[in-house]
Amino acid sequence: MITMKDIIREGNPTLRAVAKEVSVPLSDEDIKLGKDMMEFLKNSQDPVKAEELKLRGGVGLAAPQLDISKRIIAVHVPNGDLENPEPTLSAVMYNPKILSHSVQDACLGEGEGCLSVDREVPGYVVRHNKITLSYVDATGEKQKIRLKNYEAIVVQHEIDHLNGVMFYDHINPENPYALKDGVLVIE
Ligand code: FHF
Ligand code: ZN
Repeated sequence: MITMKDIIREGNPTLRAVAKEVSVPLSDEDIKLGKDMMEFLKNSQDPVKAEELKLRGGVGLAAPQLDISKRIIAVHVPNGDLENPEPTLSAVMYNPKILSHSVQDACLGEGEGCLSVDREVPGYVVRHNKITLSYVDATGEKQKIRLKNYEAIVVQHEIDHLNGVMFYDHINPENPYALKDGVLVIE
C-alpha cells in the first residue's frame, strides 16, 4: 500500500527528470502500480482511512512522485456533491499525451499545491482550459478524451510531473497573482 513515506519531495532529482514511456501491452508490474496509485488517491479522500494512515488528500498522483520515472498518472476527481459520490473523472492513464488544447487559459482561484511540496506557494498557475488527451487505459486500450476546467487542470499538473515540471514553475515570481486578460479563474 502506498503511504506518504513513499512520496518523494522537492529536491529529489527524479521530480526534475523526463519520465520514460511505458511499453504496451502493459506489464503486470505497471498494471499493479496503476492500481496502487488509484488506491492511494481513494484512501486519501476517505476521511477515516486518511486519518488512520495520515494521508494528505489528493486528486492526482504521478509515478515520478513515487521515485518511479515512468509515464503513468492516476486521477480521481470527486464530485463536490455529498449526496452523489460518483467521481467526475477517475482513471489511471499510461503514456498520456495532450493532442490539442484551447486558446483560452484557466487557473484555480485557490492556486495549487502538491504532495511533493511541503510548503504553501501562493499564486495563479495558468494552464489550458480545455485539452484533448490520448492515453492507454488500465485495460491496455487506447483512449481519446476531451477535458475542461478543473479536470483539465488536474491532468495538466500530473503530466507536468512526467516532464520534470513543478506547479510553481508556472507562477510569476514578481507578481504571483498577475493574470492576462481572458484567463478563466475556476473557483
Ligand atoms: C493534489 N490536493 O491532489 C492536491 C495537493 C491541481 O501531482 O487537490 O501533487 F483531496 C499530484 C477535493 C479537492 C479533494 C481537492 C492538482 C493538484 C494535485 C497532488 N486535494 C487536492 C482533495 C483535494 C495534488 N499532486 C494540495 C495535495
Ligand atoms: Zn504534484
